[in-house]
Amino acid sequence: MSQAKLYTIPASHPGFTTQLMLDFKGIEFKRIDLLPVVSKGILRARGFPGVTVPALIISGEKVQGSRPIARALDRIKPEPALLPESGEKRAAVLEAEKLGDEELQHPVRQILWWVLSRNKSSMGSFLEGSHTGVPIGLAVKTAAPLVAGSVHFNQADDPHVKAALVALPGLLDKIDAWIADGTMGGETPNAADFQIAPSLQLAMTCADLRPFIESRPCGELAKRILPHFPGDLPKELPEEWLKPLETAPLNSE
Ligand SMILES: N[C@@H](CCC(=O)N[C@@H](CS)C(=O)NCC(=O)O)C(=O)O
Repeated sequence: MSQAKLYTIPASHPGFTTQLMLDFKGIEFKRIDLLPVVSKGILRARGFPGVTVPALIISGEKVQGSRPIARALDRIKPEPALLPESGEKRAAVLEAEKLGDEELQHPVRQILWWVLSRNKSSMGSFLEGSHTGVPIGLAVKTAAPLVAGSVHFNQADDPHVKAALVALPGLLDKIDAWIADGTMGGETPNAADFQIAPSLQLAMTCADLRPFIESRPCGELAKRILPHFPGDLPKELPEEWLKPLETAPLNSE
């Protein structure tokens, strides 16, 4: 099998999901770091059907999206498995993984771009350890159009960010409940752990959100699965918008 190639964007949460899964499987890979927005054209030029990372070339196949990649990895290298064998446990992990992909990833992305657009110099902290081919200082100086493009593509505007902050406590409660019933957070991580931990770590790069996540079971799990995540954003969100996080009862339905 020729070496796998992972196309990602520095600090992309599903990009980290894929790296964690490749490491878990013991599959060697080359990581190609792309800058946001510019990534879209490069992925098309490489023959991928979509314009988002993670995008993986493995065993001659092009696979795009963190969940299709998880399924492909289990097919190509079944052990260690990313999903439990048994029906009920397997269905629960798939449900948690789906929530991570479809409900958690994007609101976190929207909050991040909203805060980053007001703190462009923080872009450098997200590029730590990456190799985009552009020196970090230059990338930061020229970040404005990339940040503006990302805000636009991701609808990282006031109404969406406010809605994301309203939805977040309920999502954290669901994840904590999955940890409590053993769907997530077991001794051996599964596809849901790998899907959700990077989104929570990305959320915790925001000083506004960190205190509401880090001491919860889901915050602890994220730090265990992915101990180091690049990026650091100062407090920026209006206090009023954070109220839903402050008043949310822990572990409510
Ligand atoms: N749910 C998809 C999301 C993929 C996605 O939206 N990736 C973002 C990076 S986190 C992307 O490629 N954005 C394009 C850009 O920033 O230009 C997955 O898990 O693969």
